Amino acid sequence: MRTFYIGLFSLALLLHSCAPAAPKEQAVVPSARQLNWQDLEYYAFVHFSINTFTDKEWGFGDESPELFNPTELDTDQWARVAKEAGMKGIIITAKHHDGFALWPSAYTEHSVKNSPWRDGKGDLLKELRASCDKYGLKMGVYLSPWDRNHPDYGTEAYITYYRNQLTELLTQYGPLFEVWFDGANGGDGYYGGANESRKVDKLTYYDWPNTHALVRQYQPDAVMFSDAGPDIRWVGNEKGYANQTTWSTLYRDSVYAGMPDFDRFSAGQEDGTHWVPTETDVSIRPGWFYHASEDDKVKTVAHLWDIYLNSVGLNSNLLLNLPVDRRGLVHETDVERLMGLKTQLDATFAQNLIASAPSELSDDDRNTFELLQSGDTHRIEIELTTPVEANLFSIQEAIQFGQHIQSFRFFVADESGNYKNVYEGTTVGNKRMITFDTQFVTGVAFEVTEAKSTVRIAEVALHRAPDLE
Ligand code: FUL
Repeated sequence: MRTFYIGLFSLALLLHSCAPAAPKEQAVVPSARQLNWQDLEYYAFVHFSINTFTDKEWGFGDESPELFNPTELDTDQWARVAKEAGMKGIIITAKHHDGFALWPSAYTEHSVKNSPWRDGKGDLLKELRASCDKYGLKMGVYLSPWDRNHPDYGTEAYITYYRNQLTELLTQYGPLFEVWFDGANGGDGYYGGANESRKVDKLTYYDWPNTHALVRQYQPDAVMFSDAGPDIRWVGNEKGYANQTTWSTLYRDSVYAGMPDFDRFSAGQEDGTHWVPTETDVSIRPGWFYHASEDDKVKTVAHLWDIYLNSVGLNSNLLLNLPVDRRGLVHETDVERLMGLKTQLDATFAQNLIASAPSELSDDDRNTFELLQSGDTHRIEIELTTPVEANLFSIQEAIQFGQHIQSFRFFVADESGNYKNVYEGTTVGNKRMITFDTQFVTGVAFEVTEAKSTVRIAEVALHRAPDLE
């Protein structure tokens, strides 16, 4: 038994471990860039392009660049809103499936340079870079592999074009934290006037390894997203909900972006060969792009909070999309909801009810942790001398050593000190949040019922989340 005294509370931390038959340590661990990315937790997607002006989700590729004409475009407003919302960065749709480039690419006429915006002299990526720097945000880019405008799409020449554009983004706009490769591709389009359907072999056409090499060459700290990684994978749906069981490991070499039924990998693979954690992408509105008809369909604060719990709280990161409107601004309603979520996040997480003094379990540092030796039962039990009202427990594995917990049980002690089991779950990984009925708690216990190997708990926290309508 070990006992820690933490601040106002006297916490008894009990570790029980049985007959350690030390299984082999799991070798699959995150890279430094993946660890840094995991710490970001919450950041913005911005879908803004020609579709904003045609009221579409997927442009055909024949839209005139002259349609792109935001009247009040202000990337400072985007960055200020994202910053105030507690987000850590912005990923912009530099080019969506319609092929329209938000920067004056040297390789196409289908870009802002032929639009009336800033008299054709504008560069949205450059403006966003300056705004991200001003507000201390990271910047990332989305470059759609599918291009319904380009005449060469489907041939070898298009791959060169794609890489040329990617190189512009990788070399002209400062450090990028993430490069986003969408899995949707192939089908009908304008294709330089051909107006036909073009199918590509998603496994081989893009020759992804050589494109990935460009990102590593010019932006070695950036993580790459696609359905299948290589660094981050799709969560498997666009609703904002990660799987209850989420392994950050995957048999990466047997999957590829755009694979049919990719959602079957939402749980990951327990014995996967590579570390490829999930990212949960979801829009604050039904569509990814702005539609005035959805002004009254912006997700409520309660919905966003539920999404947060089920993404960040399920071993994932949350990429929340903001459909910038025709003015070039984040709409007032969206801003209001984002600030509502921020109020909820602050009110909930400002105080760890079991962390009023230094401890390896409450210092927000994954490099200090509690080791639970292998065996049949591992239990962390924390007694509080003063009862606290709580409804949320959060726990983190020290994932730099891999992900090990296979199943767990969570208990709270009532005012008489009796422990009752209020939750049973599977994986933990970077962070698992468990909600339970609001009650006065005199202790909490977290029991690992199955583990692949030695478990290292980096953080535990207890909170009282305000009730939302
Ligand atoms: C999907 C795209 O087809 C949507 O338009 C959107 O960009 C979303 C984030 O990814 O695959």
